Amino acid sequence: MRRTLSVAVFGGLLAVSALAGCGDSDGGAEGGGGDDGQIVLGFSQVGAESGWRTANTESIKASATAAGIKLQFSDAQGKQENQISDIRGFITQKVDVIAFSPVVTSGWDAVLKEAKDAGIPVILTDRAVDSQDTSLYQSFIGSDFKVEGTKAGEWLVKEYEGKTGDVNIVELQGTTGSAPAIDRQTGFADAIKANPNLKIVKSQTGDFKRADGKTVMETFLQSVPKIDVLYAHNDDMGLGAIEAIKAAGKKPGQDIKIITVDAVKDGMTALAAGEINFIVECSPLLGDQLMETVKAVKDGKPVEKRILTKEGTFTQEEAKAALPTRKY
Ligand code: GYE
Repeated sequence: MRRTLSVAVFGGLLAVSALAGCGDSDGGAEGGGGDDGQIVLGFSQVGAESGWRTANTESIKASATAAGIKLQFSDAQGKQENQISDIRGFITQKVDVIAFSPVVTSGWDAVLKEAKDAGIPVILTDRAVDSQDTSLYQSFIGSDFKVEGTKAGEWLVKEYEGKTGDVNIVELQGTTGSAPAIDRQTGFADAIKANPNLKIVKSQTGDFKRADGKTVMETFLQSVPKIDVLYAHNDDMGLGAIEAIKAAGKKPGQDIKIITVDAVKDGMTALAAGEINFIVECSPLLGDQLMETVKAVKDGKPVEKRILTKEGTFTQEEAKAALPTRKY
């Protein structure tokens, strides 16, 4: 089935032109290009850890086809070393443009420098790197994960407004060292910090995976006598945790309030069914915007250094209304 891809992106917010480093951006033209003049894009995906990732991969593949871009897609199975060797492979192949979603933030400088020296422009999608030298990539397309964490925390503060008793929160973090795990944790902690009764009593990684969300939640349930709230950095971990909560004889969404991030279909279904209480949206539909940026970079046109994805939040009632037309 073909998806209708409507990418809600507003590029104008940070009007920072990425002109710096653009001199390199047509460097792939000589060696790269398909036989028929097609643009060749090498893309290294994180893996297939979540519903979000599956939707993101589908978006990238469908948008490449629609844009007439030849996609060399590779799945790094959650490993940075695989992504580094993917990128090196793309450099050897002399693709026109390299894009990737960095599994963790650190450790990219050397390989990004190799791409730059080879004259191949790089676009980051979805997740950020911590490289100080921003000339190593042309643009970063994706969400503001800190804002997502803040939205989650603000909902919780409102939910407990005027109530004084201690609220025990457990947190399921995403992949250790990844931009969304770091920023969703910080944004949330900052948003609740003025309310000392809101206490994060346990915080551990579930690697953005459903199975890990379940096992970590099982240990939380064994070690914390009274859990009031679960904040999971993505829907999948929240869904895994729901299984553990039910197995422990408790009602998800009632005995334990649940906040997650992503708003993929399974998450929205659980929200509409009352088993999750609030979801912060993170759109995986980055494909169209990526292909536009690839074309611009290949043509040596200026692109924005930071392209932010536009997204909202969902309550249980809003999830019921949105589900019938939800694309992913
Ligand atoms: O939230 C999670 C996925 O980087 C935004 O990665 C992405 C995150 C997403 O595994 O489900």
